Amino acid sequence: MMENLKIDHADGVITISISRPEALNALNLKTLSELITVLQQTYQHADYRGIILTGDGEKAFVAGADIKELSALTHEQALAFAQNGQRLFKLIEDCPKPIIAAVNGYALGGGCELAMACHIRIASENARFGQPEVNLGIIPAYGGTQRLPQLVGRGKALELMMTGDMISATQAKDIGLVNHVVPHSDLMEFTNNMMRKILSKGPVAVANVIRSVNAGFSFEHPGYEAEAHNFAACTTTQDFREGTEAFVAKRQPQFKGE
Ligand code: CO8
Repeated sequence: MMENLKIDHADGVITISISRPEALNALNLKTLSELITVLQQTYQHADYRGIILTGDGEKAFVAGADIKELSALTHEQALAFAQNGQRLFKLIEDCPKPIIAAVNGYALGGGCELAMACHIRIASENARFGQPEVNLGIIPAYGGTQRLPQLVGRGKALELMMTGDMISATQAKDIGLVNHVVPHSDLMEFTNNMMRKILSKGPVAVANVIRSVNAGFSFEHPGYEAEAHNFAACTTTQDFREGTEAFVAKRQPQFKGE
């Protein structure tokens, strides 16, 4: 029994709904560790043939890492958090069985990064995407600085990460961040149909497509290591204190660059 995940298993497809409605499904440590457990089971069990990842409720896929948890981190903890999260997202990216994100609402910060680690992204019309970390005085640290440029190109990725702007599902499709946009009520059926199509193909061939594509985007690239260290450095600043305090107090932050 998981605390923050709802899990449904039908015909070999595991549907995981991230469920922390009080925090718009934000990823805290407990949720990350539950995700690791389900992923390890999927790697191991022949009965589990694919994963659909979505958010519980109408409003959010995942609204990011849990800002209240983040705000208390020391430099060492921040570095470890980033590196552990990067490893989990790599487990998703490298899974030999298909993983599709069904993005049903806000996919922000770590939520957008989670969707990007999945093999395919289907968005409902009310999905919203963004990397708003700069609003908090930090940067993406779950591989977003690497995967966003891979999906949308360096220029657009820099714009999204430097402005913190939120974009619609249609805009996300226009830049290649999502594969398809469908009406909200059709999201799960459309995603399940795509999963069924993939599962009707040769599983060894599908696994080798994933392996071959990923071989061209090495996790050993120094960008991941740089991201984790640069994130941790940001968490030592006054700007980070100001950004997270402003979020909790629901006011605009005043950054000083120190
Ligand atoms: N973390 C914690 N709580 C959250 C989060 C979050 N990311 N997002 C929303 N919540 C909470 C709010 O605090 C609020 O709680 P309460 O009711 O107790 O005040 C509740 O969810 C509902 O949220 P809002 O009232 O803000 O709902 P709105 O409809 O007004 O706004 C938004 C919705 C626009 C999604 C808004 O909630 C928002 O901007 N959320 C934050 C988005 C964000 O900045 N995400 C990025 C987080 S940082 C990150 O992901 C870094 C990733 C790398 C980390 C590496 C770790 C080491």
